[in-house]
Amino acid sequence: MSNEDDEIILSELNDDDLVLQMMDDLYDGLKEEIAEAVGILLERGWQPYDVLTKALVAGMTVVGNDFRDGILFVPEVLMAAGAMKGGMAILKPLLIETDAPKMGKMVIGTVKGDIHDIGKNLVAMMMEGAGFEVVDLGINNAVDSYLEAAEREGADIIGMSALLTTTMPYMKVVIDTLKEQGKRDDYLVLIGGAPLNEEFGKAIGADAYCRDAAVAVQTAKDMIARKHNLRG
Ligand code: B1M
Repeated sequence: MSNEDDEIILSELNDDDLVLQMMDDLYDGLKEEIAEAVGILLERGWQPYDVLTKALVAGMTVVGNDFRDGILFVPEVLMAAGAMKGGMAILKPLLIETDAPKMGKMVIGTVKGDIHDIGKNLVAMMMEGAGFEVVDLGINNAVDSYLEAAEREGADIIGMSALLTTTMPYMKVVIDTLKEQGKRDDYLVLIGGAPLNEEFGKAIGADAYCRDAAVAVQTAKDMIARKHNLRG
């Protein structure tokens, strides 16, 4: 059989098969195919958030499992991450309602020693979509980076992301430094990342642990509203 006979026409697949194909393509780091499939689902009336979570994030979970199990290695995972970012770039403008009322300002970054940024980017994107101003500090942020940015930007929220068990303790360093400088009450501190949980959030003194981007948005909205009510 020739390659041509094997070629999959994405637009001819039904939604379920297309999502499965996207998970395969993400696994194989096929950026163009991911971009095409994202476009097809949107044309079929899918909500951008569903494309993001049901296809891209779900696909990345499979990549993560095989990375953990030693089936995939860093170069392959980087390719998958590149394909995921390509899909996210298409969805970003659709997730951002330009006329949403401004809710508050957040600085967000991945902590020192950690270069994972897909989840952090997703949170930033969804927060912008919900009407927050977001200043993205990127990866590998030391305590000064968070504190200087939060002060400079007049932020309401400091968001921190960590994907490694070895880097998550650094979040406590940032919170402890805020306390030492008498600035802890100036900001809401929201944290997230795959290895974290609620208990860890409480133990280090964060205002909230956010399981995913949607929870981050809801938590930020609720907490900002409560803060404004308290100020009366
Ligand atoms: Co890394 N990696 N990685 N990696 N990597 C993990 C995290 C790992 C769990 C894989 C595994 O073993 N299964 C494992 C950590 C194990 C551990 O600590 N217990 C791991 C490892 C070991 C490593 C290296 C050490 C590998 C090595 O070099 N030997 C190395 C470390 C580099 C470093 O940071 N110093 C490394 C490198 C990499 C790549 C560079 C190849 C690449 C990153 C590319 C990039 O980000 N640009 C990579 C990737 C892609 C992953 C996995 C496969 C996927 C992460 C991801 O993007 N998920 C990951 C496996 C996994 O998590 N299952 C893995 C999709 C994303 C949408 O989810 O980031 O969880 P997530 O974000 C969610 C929520 O957590 C939450 O909302 C997001 C959206 O819903 N959230 C927040 C996240 N941040 C938030 C902040 C908030 C709120 C919510 O603030 C308010």
